[in-house]
Amino acid sequence: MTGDELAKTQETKTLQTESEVQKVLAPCPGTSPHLVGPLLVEFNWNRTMEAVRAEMKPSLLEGGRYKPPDCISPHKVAIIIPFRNRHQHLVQWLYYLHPILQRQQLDYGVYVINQDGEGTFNRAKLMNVGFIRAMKEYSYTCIVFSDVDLIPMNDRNIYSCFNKPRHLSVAIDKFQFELASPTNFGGVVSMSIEQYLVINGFSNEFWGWGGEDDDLYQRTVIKFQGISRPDMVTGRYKMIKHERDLHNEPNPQALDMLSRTALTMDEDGLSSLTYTINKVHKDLLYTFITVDVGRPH
Ligand code: UD2
Ligand code: MN
Repeated sequence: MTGDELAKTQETKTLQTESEVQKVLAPCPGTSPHLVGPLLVEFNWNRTMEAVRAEMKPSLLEGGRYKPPDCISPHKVAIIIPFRNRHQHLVQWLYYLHPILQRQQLDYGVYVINQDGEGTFNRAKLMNVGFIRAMKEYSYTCIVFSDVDLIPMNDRNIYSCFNKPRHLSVAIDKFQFELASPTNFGGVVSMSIEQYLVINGFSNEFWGWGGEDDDLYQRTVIKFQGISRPDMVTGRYKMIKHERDLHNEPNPQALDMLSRTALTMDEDGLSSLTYTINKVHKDLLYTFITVDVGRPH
């Protein structure tokens, strides 16, 4: 090989390496090319966690983590699911959501925050715990809070963050695909880290069913003068049918507490959160965090 030829091969090698590096580092496009739009969602109650695990194994990293293989996602999203004793719902959620989130080209992780014991359920506090724990693990920029029983019917409903805190589950089959009320802010909500810090997170004081979502709405409107929502076609959802759970009775104090959100929000939330982590388990499909949230005082 002549000196010239040698120089050429070296040049080609360098070029190849550079283009490979560039390929790895290229940012993902503004809109993912993998989206398909409306989705068929039909629950199959014979589906098992093992089957979902086997299906998702090639794409996932331990703890329910994913990064697009071919581009750098600007959306680093932690998905927080408040949980207790809804195993079959979680199987359905994971079966549908992992492929959707991957088609959306998100850099994401799934955190199931499991309330330990049989005490009164506190959905909002579980959200705060999930936020703190996820932030300790990775440089997430965005948090999506999702009930375990809500499955999007359109993958163009992007699980990322917007200029205002966003209500994603706007058109649920249970409510004939209409907004349950103009101020509804339950189900699936996304917020950037900064937005969540500004509102001081969720209240820790809503024990049992109801009110915590309206309190979150008030906090958001007070600090951001409004919320963001997808249109009613993109924002369609199926909700898994269920009875009210044990130890999650309607909270009789909710209405009274909701009249004081503006006065209490700066002292009640992330700034006053106390909890004990009893176990952290990394499954392929999710990070499962079992937490003692205490009891009403
Ligand atoms: C509505 C809201 C929900 C929340 C709730 C009042 C919508 C679409 N949904 O849902 O966001 O504000 O009212 O608290 O507006 N969970 C368990 N185990 C339990 C109890 C609850 O895992 O024992 C979790 C689970 O993720 C569930 C969520 O908490 O999806 C909300 O509870 P729900 O499904 O009983 O409440 P629902 O459907 O009335
Ligand atoms: Mn529900």
